[in-house]
Amino acid sequence: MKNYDLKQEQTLVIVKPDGVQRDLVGEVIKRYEQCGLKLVGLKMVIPTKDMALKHYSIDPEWAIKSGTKTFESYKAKGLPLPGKDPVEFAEGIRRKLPDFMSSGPVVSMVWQGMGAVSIVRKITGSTEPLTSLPGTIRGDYTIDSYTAADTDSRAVRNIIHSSGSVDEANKEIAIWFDKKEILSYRLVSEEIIYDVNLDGILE
Ligand code: IDP
Ligand code: MG
Repeated sequence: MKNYDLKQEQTLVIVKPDGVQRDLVGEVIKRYEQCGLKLVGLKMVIPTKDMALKHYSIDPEWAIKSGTKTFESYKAKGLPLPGKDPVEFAEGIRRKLPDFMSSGPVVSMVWQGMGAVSIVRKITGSTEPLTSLPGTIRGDYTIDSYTAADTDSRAVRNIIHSSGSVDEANKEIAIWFDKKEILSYRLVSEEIIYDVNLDGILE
């Protein structure tokens, strides 16, 4: 595609400690790779609690959005709400996330391509595995729920983190990767996805 800058969009994916322990690293890489996105950064780290807290503090609206999503899910199931105020409830979750994220190694990745943020969110699935659609990573590979996690006062174990917006992605990538760790290179397959002319195939 001529002058098509959107193919440069990047997003952060983290295989969380539960995903590594469940032997799912290869499977999740395969899914993002096979959809046509390009892997431009990859490493295994044991996050510090500070890194995890920084990561989940990037979006000033996070507690409102996440708490509201949880409360809506309880309402949709006809369950009593887990607290009085969604923001206060989400702030409690934010305090638990560093324990979860620093409990073992994670695999952090930067994926690049047209609409990378949205494409990765689609393949990842919605936050609560109980209601994530089959065919998504969270829907296919795990069974956790808000009620199970909230009863045990812990974060939902849902295998993957993926950025929620382009702005969030850029800020998150800066936490997990140095600029020099993100590679710039061409893939042969990009010609089929983006090029205007398909004139290099036939001999
Ligand atoms: P996302 O990971 O799908 O973007 P967010 O709302 O940003 O979802 O929440 C970040 C993470 O916090 C989730 O992936 C999950 O691990 C945890 N989490 C979110 N809401 C709850 C909750 O209501 N109870 C327990 N853990 C939660
Ligand atoms: Mg999020």
